[in-house]
Amino acid sequence: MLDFDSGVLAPAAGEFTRRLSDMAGAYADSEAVRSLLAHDDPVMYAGYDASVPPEAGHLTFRTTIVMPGTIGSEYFMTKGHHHIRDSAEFYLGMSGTGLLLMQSRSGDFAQQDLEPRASIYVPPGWAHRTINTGNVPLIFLAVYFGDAGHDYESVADVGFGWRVFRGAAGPELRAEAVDGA
Ligand code: PAN
Ligand code: ZN
Repeated sequence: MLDFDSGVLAPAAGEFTRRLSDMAGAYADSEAVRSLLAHDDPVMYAGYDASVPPEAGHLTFRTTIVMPGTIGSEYFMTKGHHHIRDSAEFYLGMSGTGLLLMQSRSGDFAQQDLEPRASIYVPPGWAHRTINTGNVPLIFLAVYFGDAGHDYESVADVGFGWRVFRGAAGPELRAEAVDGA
């Protein structure tokens, strides 16, 4: 059972939690990261994993709950990744509002609104990252191949072409120089 309001999946194989210290380098304002980590290490996002074998032929799924907030003025986000085996993924918005950013290996960029009932296709070979642009938790479901695997290094190395900041009139996307994309 999926609880659309809390993101709880039950039964689940386990829960995962990512804190700021797990992704300190992902944010533009390294000084804001340093001063926050000096007295706190907040949970940025968490979620629940389905009990599905991580093997070819299976479809596995997981919920994610991204907390609301900013580092400096950059919205809380997920680390973002490629799949080790390039393969597609399906995202379903459950609660809250945000963005799904996608970037191909050749540097093409796309974004989709992630909101309740949004059904989004992530094509094979596109890295993906979610951003919570609202004031409440952003909750969504992701469905992907059991043997897809997660590659975080290439996103950490190359970065994403766009960052999302809180602006006076709402979320602002700003282009970012990326290495090698
Ligand atoms: C999602 C993500 C989840 C956490 O289930 O794994 O939102 O984001 P990171 O994996 O980038 O930390 C997904 O895309 N799975 O493949
Ligand atoms: Zn994925």
